[in-house]
Amino acid sequence: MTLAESGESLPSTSAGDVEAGVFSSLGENLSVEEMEAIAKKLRRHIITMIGKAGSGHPGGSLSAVEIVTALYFRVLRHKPQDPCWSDRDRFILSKGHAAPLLYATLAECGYLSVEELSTLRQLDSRLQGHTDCKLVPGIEMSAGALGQGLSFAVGVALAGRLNSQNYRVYVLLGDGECDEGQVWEAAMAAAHFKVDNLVAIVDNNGQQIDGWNRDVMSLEPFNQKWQAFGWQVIEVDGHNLAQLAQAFDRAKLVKGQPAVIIAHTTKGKGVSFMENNPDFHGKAPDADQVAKALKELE
Ligand SMILES: Cc1ncc(C[n+]2csc(CCOP(=O)(O)OP(=O)(O)O)c2C)c(N)n1
Repeated sequence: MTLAESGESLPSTSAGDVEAGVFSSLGENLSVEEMEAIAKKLRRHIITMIGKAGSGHPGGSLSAVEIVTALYFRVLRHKPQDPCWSDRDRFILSKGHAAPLLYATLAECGYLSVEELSTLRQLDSRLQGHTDCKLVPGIEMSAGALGQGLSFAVGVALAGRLNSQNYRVYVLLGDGECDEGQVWEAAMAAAHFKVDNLVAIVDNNGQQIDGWNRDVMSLEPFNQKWQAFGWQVIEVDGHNLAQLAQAFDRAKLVKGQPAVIIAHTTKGKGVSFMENNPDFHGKAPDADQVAKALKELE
């Protein structure tokens, strides 16, 4: 089902979710405009980092900015000063090539310094091209080999249930990544075990490494596939923070089955010459392009 345009006001979350010292207690008071300002900051970090590194994945980092902004600044209960807090909600970035987005977000939350972002992809840096959970505080799973994150997330969600913990697990997948068979094995398992503390979000930007999904390996009918695998499906505009907030609130209410948010996005979102341009799947902007992109993101 598609969420109707919900205007500019964010739905409120229950006061019971708020706990002193938990980061999302700050985020719950942010307006759409404030969240949009954070999203723009993240886009600027992504361009600057990848431009300086001279390599990386701008397209799929930019497309998921609002999804990750909504999660870290509104939805997740987490404590940047205590990254291993055992009751934290877990965010698992399965499309590990979008590491610059996660690093930028962790820096804006205070897990890392913003200065460290300029070390992306350098020898001995903690910020490698794909995420390494042993190096970077706040990263739950080392990723880069696509297709594994949903399986990992099911395990983490089941562990929470077995340990009587009430944390929730959020996993971000690429749509191209959903060409991997392992995604659908995990989808089956999650429904079979009624894993309702798990939310998958698909960054449905329509493209993958070689171009459009419809030309490489069509996923359609995508919504119905997830439903047939036993999931509750919510579709949103993945760049609309109010819709995303509402979708995450609704996903929390789903019981007895897992939920997936299909977020319709644009690859390279926010930078005109990167939008829907497969060249910028895994290519860095040169110095002129960095300047042009940052001008557009003022
Ligand atoms: C198992 C595996 N196969 C291939 C790759 C190479 N690869 C990196 S990104 C990518 C495309 C992924 O597309 P999608 O999941 O839609 O990501 P997005 O378009 O959002 O960047 C591929 C095939 C990989 N990282 N892992």
